[in-house]
Amino acid sequence: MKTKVSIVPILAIIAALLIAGCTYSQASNGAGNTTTATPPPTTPPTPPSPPAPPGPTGTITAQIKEFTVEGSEFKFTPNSISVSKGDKVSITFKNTGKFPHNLIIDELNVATKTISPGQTDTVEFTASKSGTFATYCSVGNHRAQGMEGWIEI
Ligand SMILES: [Cu+2]
Repeated sequence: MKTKVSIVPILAIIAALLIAGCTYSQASNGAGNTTTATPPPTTPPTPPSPPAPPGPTGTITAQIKEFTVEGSEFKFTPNSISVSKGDKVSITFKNTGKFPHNLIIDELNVATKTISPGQTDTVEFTASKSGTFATYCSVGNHRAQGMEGWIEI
């Protein structure tokens, strides 16, 4: 009776050893295949996001001082403009005369195109320095005849 009972765990141990050995040989064979291991997944680099746009444009628009200056023979209307230093200035020059005209401010590097009667040209600039600077038409002798004014910053 005792020998019959005790043989069962022995068989179980033998079976376990056989299974373990089989598993071990499979593991060994498998170890030889490590060269076919799949590479780690590569994630594409995320493109840099564009810089955030500046603040609301309304605040910028509020700082622009807009003027319309009419040029004719031989005067500017109005002939004076007053702004504060640092202001962004937009001048729309309109030729209401019969000859081509323009509007120049040398000290601020401002110049409209020379435009024909009835046309307009707009220039925008920053009032970057204080002073009183001449505005004039550079066509012919128009300045000497009165196409002259000033901008006060
Ligand atoms: Cu002119």
